[in-house]
Amino acid sequence: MYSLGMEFSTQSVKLIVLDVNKAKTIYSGAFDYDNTFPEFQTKGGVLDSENTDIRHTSPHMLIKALDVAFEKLKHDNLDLSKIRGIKTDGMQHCTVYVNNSFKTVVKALNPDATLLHQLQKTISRETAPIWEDRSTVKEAKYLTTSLKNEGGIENITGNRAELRFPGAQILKWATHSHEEYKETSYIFLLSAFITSILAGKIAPVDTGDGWGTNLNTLDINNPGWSKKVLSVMDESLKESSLGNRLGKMAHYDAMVGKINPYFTEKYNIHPDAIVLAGTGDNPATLLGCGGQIAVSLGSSYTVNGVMEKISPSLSGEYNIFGYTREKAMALSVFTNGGKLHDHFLRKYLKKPDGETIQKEDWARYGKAAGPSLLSGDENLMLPYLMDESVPLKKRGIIRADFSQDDPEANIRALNISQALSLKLHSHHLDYVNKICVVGGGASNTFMMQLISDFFNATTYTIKNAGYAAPFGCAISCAKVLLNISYEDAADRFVETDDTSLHKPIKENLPKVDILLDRYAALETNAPAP
Ligand code: XUL
Repeated sequence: MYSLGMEFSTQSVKLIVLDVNKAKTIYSGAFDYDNTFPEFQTKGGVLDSENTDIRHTSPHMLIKALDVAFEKLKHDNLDLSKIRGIKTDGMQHCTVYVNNSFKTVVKALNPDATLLHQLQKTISRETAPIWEDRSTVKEAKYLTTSLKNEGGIENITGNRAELRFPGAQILKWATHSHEEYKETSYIFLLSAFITSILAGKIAPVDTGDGWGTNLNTLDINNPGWSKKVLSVMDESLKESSLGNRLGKMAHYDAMVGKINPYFTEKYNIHPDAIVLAGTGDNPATLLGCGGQIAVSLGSSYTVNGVMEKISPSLSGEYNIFGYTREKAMALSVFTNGGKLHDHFLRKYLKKPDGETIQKEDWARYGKAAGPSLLSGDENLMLPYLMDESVPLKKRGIIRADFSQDDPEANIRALNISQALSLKLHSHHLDYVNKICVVGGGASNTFMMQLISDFFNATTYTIKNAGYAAPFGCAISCAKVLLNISYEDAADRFVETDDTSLHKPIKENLPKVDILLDRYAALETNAPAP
């Protein structure tokens, strides 16, 4: 019996299949939108726009991608008849808009025609705004101001009014395209849209994605939309039905139903295969990493972990999303992250012939950073190539009394300072003794050791680390199919890469608070944007 995890991310679709009984990953594969669908002319999955603040994708392309995903599995010789569970995650905050015909069309799809052919006429808004969109400053301000006397949007929804969240995005579009809004019967988060096609009915959004909207309440036991927020939205739109268009919100992994017969007849998926509620990529990643804390060291760095006591950040330092039943999680995004290492590799580690060394050459990079033993006097820096979001600081590289000309000193200071920042800004998360690290930077062993020392926890990475989010989805299905706990499912399916384990170095532990205090002082004095 197999479980399938699917991810619809910004740039690509990723697929992973587990053999549930043998507790083994038997398939992983991906395709990107730009190369697979040149007709949509996306760049990095995003449609061209003259206004760089506007970042949208094509819902038509995403529908096409769902067919292509199953064609790929078939082409790659996966026995689809063994699939008994499917769950999807999507980039968070992306919304898809459909008219009233969607409900009937999706229930009666003809396997002899494509999904796009049948569903394109159900789309009521031609483009879908994604998480990179920043064109909603006015609408976010409106939400903040009009909810100030109602307790504040942060306390109502868990997040400040974010430009990329559906609250501000829907408000802007519905104000300017009121006719389209009237034609729209359902507004889906991307994860719920794909899930609705998979299940052949309107699927609920889970708390993982539903809490990333600024439209939700913070009642973890009773997922739903906030009457206060909906009423200020309706007031501004002079209509009283946004709530009806959003559908239901359900717990993470809620059972949506059996697979839509379209997929059984066309791709031979087992007719008993279950479809679980979809979720956002960040909650899915957390589960794929074992469920406690996941640090992602990509172009930006993120720290993503369970938050026992829900306490919203007024400054937006972290976002709160729902997670597994009765749990919430917090996500901090450190904008600068891996971009700085690319910059330092170019600046400081030229080969003798002048050529820049490969980014993948972490061994040489690690060597340049020096020994793992720390002193309390380490050089520290604030390394912001662009304005930083955690903490909110202006761009610029500030070195605390050392020269920018010494390559080794700079590389060492960058690693130490970034790891200190990860720790300093993760106080709101629960203490854990194991941290799963994913993303390209997980190969930076110097950084892995620093994170281990500063969090006083074992760091490790996992096999298939690039597929952590769809892997989390596949684990969810396996958990439900086997009727076991999340902890058991993580033990059974998450495969630690044993070569990647780092444990805290005893001699370094007394230095941690000294370094954290020095770093915090440096940070406090840096200018805000
Ligand atoms: C989270 C966010 C991004 C997207 C990326 O709030 O905006 O991490 O989920 O896919």
